[in-house]
Amino acid sequence: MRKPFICGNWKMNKNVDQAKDMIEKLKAKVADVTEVEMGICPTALALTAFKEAAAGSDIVTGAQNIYWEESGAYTGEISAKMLADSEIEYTIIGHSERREIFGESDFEVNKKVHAALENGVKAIVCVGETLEERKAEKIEAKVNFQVDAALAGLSEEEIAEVVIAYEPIWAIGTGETASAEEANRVIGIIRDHIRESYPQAAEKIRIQYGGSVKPHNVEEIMAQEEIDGALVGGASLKAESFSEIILKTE
Ligand code: G2H
Repeated sequence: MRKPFICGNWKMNKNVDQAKDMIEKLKAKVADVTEVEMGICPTALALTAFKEAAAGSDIVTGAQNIYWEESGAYTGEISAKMLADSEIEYTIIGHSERREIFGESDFEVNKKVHAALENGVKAIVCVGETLEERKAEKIEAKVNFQVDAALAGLSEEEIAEVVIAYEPIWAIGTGETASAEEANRVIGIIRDHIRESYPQAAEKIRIQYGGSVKPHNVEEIMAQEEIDGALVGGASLKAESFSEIILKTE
């Protein structure tokens, strides 16, 4: 049994006070949740304040990005080791916005995944196709290539602990969602692909769907057999909508 994981990705939203304010509201609303793992990835600036404010709840904290070196002359970056030292549990890696806006490559994604796991930080690795790739029937080739690249060099035990977020790029922040059945189909393709090389990890690895997940569509999405959770952007910014998503998954 894979425990569903609902994780908010705040992107570049909320200052420290706003982050603390929201976690206080959210804690009260999800205090009785036991069947869903809950997390939020605030900005790097708000990570430690958020983590402290989340104490006493089951809400885990994640970063939105890391750099793979431990320390040094890498202006603007934070390392997996720094996250681990602050007991930050997760980091998103390879979100499509990082790949598209900041030019992050599959090679870099792989280095970041290794750095995260080596430091005991869990990785949420994002994969997904563009609209052009979808129209050209290249969904399978694209997501499997990204998955292979991200997981290269990991042991089967490590792969079992990774979280993959399937986020079709055309569905991100657009109000468009892949139908629940289509999201399920692609996530099934990813799991089957992992199963070819890592049969045990394929049963354990959690694969989320991301892309305009909202309170009104989460039940249908979470009812799908292959979908193990959601990476939620816009709807994670308000305690009301994010708690509704969690409570409908519970
Ligand atoms: C996809 C998602 C969160 P949204 O990026 O990762 O954002 O739910 O706003 O589409």
